[in-house]
Amino acid sequence: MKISIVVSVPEAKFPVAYRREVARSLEKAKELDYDGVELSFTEPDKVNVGLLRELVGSLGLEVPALATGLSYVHFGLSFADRDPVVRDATVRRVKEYIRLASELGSAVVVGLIRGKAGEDAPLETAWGWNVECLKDCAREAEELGVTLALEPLNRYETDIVNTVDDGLRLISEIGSEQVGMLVDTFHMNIEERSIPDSLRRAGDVLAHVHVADSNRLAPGMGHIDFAEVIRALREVGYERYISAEILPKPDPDTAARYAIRYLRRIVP
Ligand code: LER
Ligand code: MN
Repeated sequence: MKISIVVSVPEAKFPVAYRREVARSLEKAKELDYDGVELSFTEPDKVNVGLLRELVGSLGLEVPALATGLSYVHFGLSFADRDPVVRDATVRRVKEYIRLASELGSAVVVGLIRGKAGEDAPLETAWGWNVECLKDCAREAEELGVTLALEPLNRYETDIVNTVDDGLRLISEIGSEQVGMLVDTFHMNIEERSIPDSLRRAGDVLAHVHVADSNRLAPGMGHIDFAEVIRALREVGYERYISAEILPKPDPDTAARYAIRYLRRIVP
């Protein structure tokens, strides 16, 4: 397993450890011995792909995943919007992330961009819109050989896919080999009965892993049993990235340094 850290643009309205000038975060990630960086952009079509590839290449970093959540947080784009024009714009936006991902060798995260049912529509309706939109995105992903990584999120962030079992159901309804699952230990700690059992159920479709402790601080700063998490991941033969999606506490560099040191001790 390799280890990455989430890096987002400075204007991001979602607090992850590295939220400052991207080049500076990449250099710091390299210095701390991360293998890769997961990138979180607001507008993928505005990214200078050539420059970015050059930068990550020169640092010897990989980009295992691109996050899409900022398009929901900043622009309200979601697959669950009752307005078909917004759903259509969301599909176009996710396809832009897919195209960028194809240039970087990354998977594309599908988390907050699913939206929420709640007051906009009943859950079955919003779920159906998600299936429809994700089938469309999956066709683009199939053409470009990009994996979509569906991330169950805790109940306070969405009502569409909270658990691994919900995720498995949505993935089977989309019916594309290109759609896998991203599990996040912070959300799993809230929603799953047993983190290792759920990891074993997700095993076959696991495409990416986010790690944060129970309090969303760096792994080792809360009470999740990460030795047990890593053991379950090894049991299912997971060999891709685990990505630190953690709060910048007590400060960004301390959080990032703590996470990599802790993870290197327990990840084979
Ligand atoms: C995104 O990966 C995530 O975990 C969400 O909680 C973002 O709000
Ligand atoms: Mn996550």
